[in-house]
Order: sequence, then C-alpha cells, then structure tokens
Amino acid sequence: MKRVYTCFCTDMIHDGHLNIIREARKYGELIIGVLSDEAMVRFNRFPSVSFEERFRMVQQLEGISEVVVQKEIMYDHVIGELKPDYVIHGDNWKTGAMKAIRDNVEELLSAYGGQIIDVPYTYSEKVRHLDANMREKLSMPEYRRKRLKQLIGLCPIVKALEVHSGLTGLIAEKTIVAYQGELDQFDAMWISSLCDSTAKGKPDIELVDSTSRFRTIDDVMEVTTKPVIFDGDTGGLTEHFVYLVRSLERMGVSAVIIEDKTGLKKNSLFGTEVVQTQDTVEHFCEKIAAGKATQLTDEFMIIARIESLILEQGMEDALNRARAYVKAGADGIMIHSRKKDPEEIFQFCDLFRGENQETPLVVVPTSFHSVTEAELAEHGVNIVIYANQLTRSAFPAMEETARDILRYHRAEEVDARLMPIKNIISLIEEL
Ligand code: SPV
Ligand code: MG
Repeated sequence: MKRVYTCFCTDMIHDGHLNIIREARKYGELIIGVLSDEAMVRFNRFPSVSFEERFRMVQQLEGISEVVVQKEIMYDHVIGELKPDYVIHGDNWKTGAMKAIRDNVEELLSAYGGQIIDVPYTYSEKVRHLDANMREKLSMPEYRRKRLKQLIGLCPIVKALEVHSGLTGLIAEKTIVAYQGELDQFDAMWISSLCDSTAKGKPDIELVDSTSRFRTIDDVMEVTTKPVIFDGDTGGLTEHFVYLVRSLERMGVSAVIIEDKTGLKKNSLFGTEVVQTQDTVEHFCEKIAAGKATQLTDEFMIIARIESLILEQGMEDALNRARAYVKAGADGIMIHSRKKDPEEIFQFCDLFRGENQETPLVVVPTSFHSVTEAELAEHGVNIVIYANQLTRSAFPAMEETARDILRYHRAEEVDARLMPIKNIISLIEEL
C-alpha cells in the first residue's frame, strides 16, 4: 500500500478537504498532518479553535489511516519521518507565498522518487462563505482582544507594524513573504500617535483627540483581523485615562501603551533636544492602577512605557520604574531608547529579566534598527514594534511623484513606478 500525506491547517472541514481525502485514497493510505498553532500563525490566519480541537476534528474524518502533528510550515521533518510516496495538496500552493512550501516538498520528495499530487482548489460559494465567516469571527472584539496575549504565548517574538488607515491595515493584514525557505507575516498592528498625527498633518503632541484616533482604529479594524496595540501617549489625566481604557476594550483593542511623561508630550525621538518632563513614579503608578481597576476583561493589557533612557535618567531609574509599574499592575513594560546601537536596550532587558521572567517586554527599534528579531528575543523581548516605517516609506514616494508631475507637466514619467490600479483594487475585497 502506497503512502499519501497531506497537511491540514484549517479550523473547519469543508468540501475542499473532503475532495482531497477522496483523491488521496485513490493513491493509497492517507496520513494527515495537523499544523501546529505556532506554524499556522506564520502564514495563515490565527486558529479560531484550539489545536486539540483541530486535531480531534481531523481524527473524526473517515478514511484516514493516521493523524500526526506537523510542527513546522516546511515539510523537512515530517517527510523525513514518514517518507510518503505522495504529498497531496490543493493547487493554490502553486502561486504566491505558498509556492515556497510546494518547492520545499518537491525537493524533499525528489530525493527518493516521491511525487506531488496537485488537486484543483475548490472555489465553491459555500467554501467562500465559510472562509468569510471565519475571518469575520476573528475580527470580532471578543476574539480579537485576547489575541495579543495568545500570540505572546505562541511566538518567540510578536511583530507589530504601524498602521494608520484601512489601506495600511490591509498591508499589515495581508503581506506574507517567502524568504530563505521561511514564510512570515506580521502578528499585530500598532496605532502610532506619531503616524496617526502625521497622516492628519498634525504634530505628535497629543493634539489629535481621542474621537479622531478612535476613527482611525475603526477604519483599521473594519478591514482587518489582527490584534491592535494602541499608542495612548501619556494616557492624559488619570480621570480621562479610565474612559480611554473602557473605550479601547469595548472596541476590541488588545493593549494600550502609555508613557511616563507629563505636561506637553513631544515625540521621544527628539530626546533631550526639546523640553519633556517625566512623570513621578507615584503619579504614573496611580494612573496604571486606575486603568487596571477599570478594565472589565482579563485580556486587555496596559503596558507602561519607560522614558528614562530617552530622557537620560539612567539605567537604575529605568529599572526602578519598571519594578514600580509592574507592582502597580502593568501587564507589560515598553523600554525605549534613541541610541543607534541596541546595547542599552539589551542591558535593560537582561537586568529586568534577571529579576522578572514573566512580564512581557516591548521595544521599538527605530533608532537601533540594525537589531534583529532573533537578538531581541534572546534578550527576553516579547513584542517588537515597527512604529513608523510604513509612513516614512510612503511619504518620500508620494512627494517624489508630486514633484515629477510638476516637473514634466504630465504623469507619464511617474507611471512606471506606480502600482497598477488593478493591484490596488485586488487588495480590497468586495462583499
Ligand atoms: C509612536 O509611534 O508614536 C511612538 C514611538 O510613540 S516613537 O515615535 O518612537 O516615540
Ligand atoms: Mg507615540
């Protein structure tokens, strides 16, 4: 009896999967691998049911000889172990990022004469409907809110990308790359005060009011499913912050990060070039505690951002504040720096982790951008935020286009570097 292998990374069984099973059985006995949650979040959507349930769901299918766990996206391990004669898959893996997986399987099978069976992908109305429902579920506040905590538990490091509109939200939601034999995507989205203000042509000084910032969150949430981390600036007055917490929680935001500054807040990347005042430990702790006392769900996170290194107050001050903020109830610590190299960030993380292994650590490597995610994870960082790169890449491109149209009095010269309208339209789905 020949051996056929397929991998399921799905929350529900539909006609497409049943078709694969039917086809596979024509070739031999079928072993199904169920992809781990860790691997699934790297290129697919977040599983809306637990791994155990997904495993049981596959076990209950008829006509299968064995169900195994597939831990990694790439098949090296599982093919090495099972040595299947065939690997069967929907032919949708022939294009896009998933092609990297097919290439990997092809190479592994060719080493011993195994073969791929590509089954035409089932594009039925029912499958489309089930898929849309699943996505809709992931976007609901009660499912989305808790996802950041779930991801911290799953990923070596959670990657958040700055978004400030529906369109940038779609980029964070849909961009998947295959590079050097790995697939990857962003896990979460950061609603930056800097970029949200910049998109409105305003300075980053807590001038854009919360109603307007909520509008941005709503625009993003309407077209995405990934969890949102909100840049809450200083959180404002404690009496106002508690209302902010309630509103964000209700919307399904996963976390708010507030920074320990007071008075007129300026962007941290100005450092000591402008007047910025750090809040007292006591007052900031009161704000954190008030927020924690207000929130209604266990999942919502209030992350305290320490500005001691930005304001050159020293490592000891940063660590003292971290201890105090955690004691006051902070669910995470963001440590910021505007140094070019990550040394002081590493130092803080190592010292903090020496005494606290639990509290999530967040960093924003804008200045110290040479640091890799793997290095950050080694120093105990849980969330990395790419806080402004989308805005900074779009701005010069748009400005150059405007200049060239003025220069040449027509649009031909710029056209070759523009995204075709067709591609923009295909990014945006219609119901
Ligand atoms: C933001 O993105 O608005 C931030 C991060 O607060 S930083 O600009 O580095 O201060
Ligand atoms: Mg900010």
